[in-house]
Amino acid sequence: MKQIQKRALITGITGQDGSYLAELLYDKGYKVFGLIRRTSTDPLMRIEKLYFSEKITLLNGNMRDISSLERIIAETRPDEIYNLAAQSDVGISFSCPEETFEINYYGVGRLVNAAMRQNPKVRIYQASTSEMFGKTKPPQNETSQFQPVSPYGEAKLKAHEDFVKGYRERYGLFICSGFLFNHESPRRGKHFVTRKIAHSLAKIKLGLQKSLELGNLNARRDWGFAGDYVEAMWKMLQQKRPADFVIATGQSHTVREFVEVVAKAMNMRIKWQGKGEKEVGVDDSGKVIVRVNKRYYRPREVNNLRGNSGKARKILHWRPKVSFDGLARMMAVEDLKTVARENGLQYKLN
Ligand code: NAP
Ligand code: F7E
Repeated sequence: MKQIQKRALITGITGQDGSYLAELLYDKGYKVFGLIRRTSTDPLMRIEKLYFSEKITLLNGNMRDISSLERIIAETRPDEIYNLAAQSDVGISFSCPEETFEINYYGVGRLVNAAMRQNPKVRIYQASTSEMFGKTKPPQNETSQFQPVSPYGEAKLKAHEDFVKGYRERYGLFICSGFLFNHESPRRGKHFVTRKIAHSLAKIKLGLQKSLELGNLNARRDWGFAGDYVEAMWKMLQQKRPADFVIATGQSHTVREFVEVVAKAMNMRIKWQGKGEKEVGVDDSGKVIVRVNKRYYRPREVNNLRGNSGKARKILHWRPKVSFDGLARMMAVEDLKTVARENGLQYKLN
């Protein structure tokens, strides 16, 4: 018997996770559609190959525009919707709280309502986040208290309560929240700390930049690989019943440690001197290559995140494949290659 091809719509397809998820779903035989918004710069960077080989179909819309969401859902008739679109920068959410709520809360409401009206049987993945746990002490799991400290975390929490938990209970909608802890990759935006570190250290190593400025070096995060995490999103929508899952590695490291492992992967060693705003990272030759700049401090900080993904391991049979060191090395190698290529330099990492 011929199998009917499943149809998936991804919002946020141009982002880090969207690009990995689009590849995964295409490889699984899905017809993949993506919502793309108008920008003045080239948004196709991460999905160029998929787009030009016609493996995905892109439709113009915006999470702020209900008519575009209704039209896209009517045209694509998705069985599964992955809502990854967001103003995803926690730091920026303090300076643009309204925009953050507009996309990360009201946008979710627009999408979920439009989808449910057209197909009550649709399955929806909502990109929730460890930032919703905020001040709650680790390890955080599905039953931990939500105590967000940023407009980003607050908007995501409200979207979860109103449109995920709320619509599941009220309307029986198949909708799941993935409480994903930080996940990174060579495709991560350069304003997030891991990619900022990998990209800047690559430039320093190649003599194109003098030093790197960071904020809070003591913040602890549970960092995994984005390619592993999109698999968990898909698995959530294949279950019999909708449920929410924490997705994490279970290990946390400081920003300072991330600098050290990336530097090590680039054959550089960093020694730390001083404290607080005066702390610096010095290389073997005594040159200061890392400084603290309080410009990168946040008005309110989440100090310590470490997830317990026991539920996902048991029910979804999901586990992360890439280790912390493996992730740092992957990002270091890719940034060295990219920076060298972009600047016409030859570079080979031993
Ligand atoms: P990302 O790289 O910043 O991608 C965000 C995506 O949202 C981009 O495709 C962006 O489009 C799109 N977008 C933003 N505003 C939009 C609007 N008004 N209308 C339509 N699209 C819009 O984020 P990511 O790291 O892939 O994360 C994916 C999702 O998971 C986000 O919802 C994020 O909040 C959540 N999350 C991420 C992590 C993590 O560690 N990465 C952890 C937990 C949760 P443009 O390309 O046009 O900007
Ligand atoms: O910061 C500290 C910063 O911006 C991580 C998003 O994907 O994950 C991400 O949010 C930590 C924070 O990620 C710099 O203060 C120090 O403590 O890479 P980040 P994030 O805020 O954890 C969650 C789970 C999401 O849901 C979000 O969408 O690093 N830090 N110095 C710095 N952070 C940045 N960005 N830049 C610095 O210079």
